[in-house]
Amino acid sequence: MNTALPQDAGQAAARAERRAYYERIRALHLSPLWESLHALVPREPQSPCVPALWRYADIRPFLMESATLITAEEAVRRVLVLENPALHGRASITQSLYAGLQLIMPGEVAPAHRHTQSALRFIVDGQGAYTTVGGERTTMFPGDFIITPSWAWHDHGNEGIAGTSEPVVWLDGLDIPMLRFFDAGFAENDDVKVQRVARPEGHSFARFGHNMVPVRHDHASATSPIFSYPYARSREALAQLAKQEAPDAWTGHKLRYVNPLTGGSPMPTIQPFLQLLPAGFSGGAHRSTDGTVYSVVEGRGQAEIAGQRFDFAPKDTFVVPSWAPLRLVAQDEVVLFSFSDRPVQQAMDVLREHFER
Ligand code: 1HN
Repeated sequence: MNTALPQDAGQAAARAERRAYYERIRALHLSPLWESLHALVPREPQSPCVPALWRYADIRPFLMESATLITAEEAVRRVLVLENPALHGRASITQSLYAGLQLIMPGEVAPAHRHTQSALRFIVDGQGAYTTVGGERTTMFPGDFIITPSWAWHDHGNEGIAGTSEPVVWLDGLDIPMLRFFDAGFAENDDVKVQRVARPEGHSFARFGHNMVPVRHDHASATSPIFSYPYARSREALAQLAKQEAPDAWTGHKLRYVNPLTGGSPMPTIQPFLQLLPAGFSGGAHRSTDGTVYSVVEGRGQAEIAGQRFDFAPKDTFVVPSWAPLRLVAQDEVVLFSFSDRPVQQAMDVLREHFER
């Protein structure tokens, strides 16, 4: 017996008629906007990304094991990709950003190549590896932040320093998903494995790293002329600030890295940050539309992301999706490196932030 009211029967018939219509127009590669309008234009961001934390203590054994399976040279780049658990198979930690942990063993070389994707390195573990970017080499120390601009030649190696010889691990951040979205990816390998070093180490930092710029070469571009931002310098700034002023109630003492010629981000697509949370800091909830990747440099604490609690320790990585409320708590004095697609959202005039009172 049909118990449906005549009204319901009418609605069911209308739905069936619409479905049949959708089937017919599909053959012409057409679809009805009214069925997806609300999902396409949400009232607020509905990120498919989920919050996640990768404990370095869990990952390190697998990273080291990878070195028994493949050389850096054969792999080209021996990296374990940090995939957002909700974006498996997409090499994405957020919808717009890629992150991975790269390992280079003593004596190894990761051969020279270039691509339109921009990259950053944040040194997590070990010292004595180098990267050469556009003919200038820089030695890597934990906490250093290094950029590889779009289309710049780059190769990495690990020759050790001051008699040490150890595995070196860094966090790679790239705009791979953005370049994929724009179908703007180009890449090529160099003729040589290790590019010729054309300038002495520290050259770009001497020219642009001291609040001064050479008068005959101060043409600003979207990419910073400094490619290595040493931790010792950035850490000193935070140490001074922590002594001299109260922390921001949401973010502690938080600085962004800049292109010294523009005051903008060091790279057009990614903005990196470094922040210090005093021991005992318990921050307010805040959210922003730029999903952000964090690397813990010093100290233990908690990140409460969209109501989920993550305990973090040095060398851990965690991701905060777009518009997810974040609250930071520091047990010890904590230093966090982070990066997001903020410059792109600013260029589009769509960046939004909210700080809960
Ligand atoms: C790349 O060139 C590097 O140069 C690291 O170290 C990660 C991921 C995808 C494509 C290119 C590097 C990368 C990458």
